[in-house]
Amino acid sequence: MSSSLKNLSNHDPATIPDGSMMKVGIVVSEWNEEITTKLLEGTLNTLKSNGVKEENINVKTVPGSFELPYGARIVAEQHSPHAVICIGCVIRGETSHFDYICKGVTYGITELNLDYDIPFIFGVLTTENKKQALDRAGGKYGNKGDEAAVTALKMAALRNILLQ
Ligand code: DLZ
Repeated sequence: MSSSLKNLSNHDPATIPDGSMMKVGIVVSEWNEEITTKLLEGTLNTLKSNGVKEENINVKTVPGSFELPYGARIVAEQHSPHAVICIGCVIRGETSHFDYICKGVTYGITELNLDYDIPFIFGVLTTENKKQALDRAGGKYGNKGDEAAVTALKMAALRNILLQ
């Protein structure tokens, strides 16, 4: 695989909106927990380093990535956040289950973005193997959790600008 791949943790700080007034919901999948814990860590660190207050971050867990859209809907309805970040990791196995879960979670999160007035962020790794996942969960390609946090702040700010 090319080493010119983007590092998921590299962002120009000047382009990241201040999160001090933002409420963020996070839904994290328990499946592939070793990876999703690292993704969650990256997400929380990046949100906090950009001003989001601990008390304005609400984290809920779901069993697997397939359940992320439902969990995200519940978080959106119960906590009224400015954005919801969905964190999961789907690793290809021997059967076609991988494809069905990837399609389900992608479609589900897309639907939420169209149906609700807040952004739902796709912090889901879909990889061929565990090594590729580790490389993107704080490894050589950075942390997808950082990327998800930055995207949440940008999309929440965009929504607020558009509503002004
Ligand atoms: C069943 C399953 C499999 C095989 N693989 C994964 C995976 O790699 N990543 C993930 O997040 N979840 C996986 N799951 C669980 C499904 O997402 C879901 O929780 C179950 O099918 C129950 O609906």
